[in-house]
Amino acid sequence: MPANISAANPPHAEHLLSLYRTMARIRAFENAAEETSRGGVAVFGATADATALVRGPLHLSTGQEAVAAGVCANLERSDYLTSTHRGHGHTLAKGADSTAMMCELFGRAGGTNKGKGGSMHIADFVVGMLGANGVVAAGIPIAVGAAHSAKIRGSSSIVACFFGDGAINRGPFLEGLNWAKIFELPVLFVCEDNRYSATTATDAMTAGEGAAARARGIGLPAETVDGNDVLAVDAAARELVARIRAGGGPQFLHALTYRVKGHVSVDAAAYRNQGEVESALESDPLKLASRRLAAFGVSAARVAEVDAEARTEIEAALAAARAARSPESAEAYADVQDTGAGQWH
Ligand SMILES: Cc1ncc(C[n+]2csc(CCOP(=O)(O)OP(=O)(O)O)c2C)c(N)n1
Ligand SMILES: [Mg+2]
Repeated sequence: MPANISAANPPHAEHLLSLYRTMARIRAFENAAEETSRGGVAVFGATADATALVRGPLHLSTGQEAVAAGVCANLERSDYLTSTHRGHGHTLAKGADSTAMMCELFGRAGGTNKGKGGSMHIADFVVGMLGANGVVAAGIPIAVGAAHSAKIRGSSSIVACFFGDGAINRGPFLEGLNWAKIFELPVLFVCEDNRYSATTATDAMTAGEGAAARARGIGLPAETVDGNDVLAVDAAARELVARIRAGGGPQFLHALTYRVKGHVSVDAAAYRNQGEVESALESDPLKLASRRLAAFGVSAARVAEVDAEARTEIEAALAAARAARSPESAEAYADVQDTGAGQWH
């Protein structure tokens, strides 16, 4: 047990329980989304299933929940966030409503984006969530732009920018970090390093010392943490966010985690070793946190209660999304850019 945290110091236990609650809600949300989507996308050898409620690819962050929970616990509602194609956890942790999110995944009219964003392009401006993004690294310039806007407007909002280990090999990473440093913008860059870029181990295609070293090369202070340890992520994010709020410019968090599921929900990830997955499961972030909670004197029954509350919330979200209506055709074509048919021919 860390020296500054003890069972005699209940606020820490309560804080960890609240981080655990966020992780349990993300896990329950993604389990439910996976269940309703299975077979819904014809990739990785799966057959498209017309009855699937979630259509199209579903990228799950199972095993990575501590990064979303630990970082977002240090953000205000007025702060901004950009995400990746694997964005359910970030969106929920930033404060989006689980029913509106499930409706979005199901393409319902009541979704956060009226059903037009789906899983991969979910956004919720009400809570500062500027968008998941199907284009690898494309959230980085959006985050930097939002931070530059906040600076020009004299706003106190900061931006958390999540991206994967694969994104550091794309140009927007260099461009975004460079711009943020030149203008000392209020951005927390969070590299969620789950060791894979789709079906490829990222190490095999990444030159040099990796994410944190590249950030330091551009002048950004960078911390590497165990991204499965929610208290470690929370503590590092707290420090980096405090520096940003104090005007210290952009900061970088490199969170080491593991992608437990395949790249998309129907990918069996046959390209990797099962032993690797099994050993990663030993440091599952919820498992680690519940062990820590027990050490803090929180009963297993209390933890089970939090799990049950999360499942109940998500079952209600699922039921509401199943019952929700799809957009009328006029609504389906509203808010959509019309560039004119075939004008480039
Ligand atoms: C610009 C671009 N190139 C390729 C792809 C195809 N693609 C989708 S996800 C992905 C891997 C991304 O890996 P990483 O950034 O580590 O995120 P993770 O999937 O591990 O969360 C790739 C190559 C894409 N979506 N966009
Ligand atoms: Mg990755």
